[in-house]
Amino acid sequence: MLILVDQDGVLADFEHRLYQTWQQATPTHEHPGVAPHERRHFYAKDDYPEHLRDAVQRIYTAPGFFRNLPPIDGALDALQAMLARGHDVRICTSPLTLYQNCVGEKYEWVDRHLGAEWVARMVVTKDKTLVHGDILIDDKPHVTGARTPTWQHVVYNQPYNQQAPGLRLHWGNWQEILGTHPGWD
Ligand code: DGP
Ligand code: MG
Repeated sequence: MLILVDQDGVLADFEHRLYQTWQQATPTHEHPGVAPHERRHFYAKDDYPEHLRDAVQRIYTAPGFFRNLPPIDGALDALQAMLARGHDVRICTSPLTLYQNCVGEKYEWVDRHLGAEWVARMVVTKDKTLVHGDILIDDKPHVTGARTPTWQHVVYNQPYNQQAPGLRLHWGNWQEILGTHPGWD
C-alpha cells in the first residue's frame, strides 16, 4: 500500500509545543492558554479569543517553532515499521501560508528525526487530494480539495477531531486499525 502520513498533529506535536510556548511567553492572568486536551477546533487560533489570535499566530510562525516540535510518542517507530512491512510510506504535509519559517523547518525536522531517506519521502502541498495514495493518516477531521481523493482518510485521534466519523487511529493501535484494511497483508 501507499500510505500517506501527515506531519503536524500526527508525527510532530504542534499542540503541546504551542501550549508550552504560550505559557512561557504570556502572563497567566491574561489567558492561561488552551491545554491540548481542551482543544476543540482544528485550527489552534480558533480556540482562543479573537483579540489573542495574532499572538497565537506569532508563536507558530516564529523561527524555530516547527524545527523544535517534539515527536509524538510511537510515531517514528510506526513509520519505520510500516516501511519494514513493505509499504510505501510518504509524509504528506500542508505548509502554513506564512511559509517563511515553516517549510524549511518541516524538512529539517524530518532530517533530524528520521534522516535523509525520509526527506526524500516528503510531499508538501496545500491540497492533499491531488496526491495519490491508499490511506491518508491525518488529524484534520475533513480533508478536502480540488479532486475526489484516491486515498481513504483514517483520522489520527486528537481532542479537536472527535466529531469526525470512521476509524480512529493513534500510535498505540495503528497495527490493529490498518490491519483491517484489505491492502495491509
Ligand atoms: P496539516 O497537519 O498538514 O494538515 O497542516 C495543518 C497546518 O496548520 C499545520 O502546520 C498546523 C497549522 N495550524 C494549526 N493551527 C493553526 C491556526 O490556527 N491557523 C493556521 N493558519 N494554521 C494552523
Ligand atoms: Mg495535521
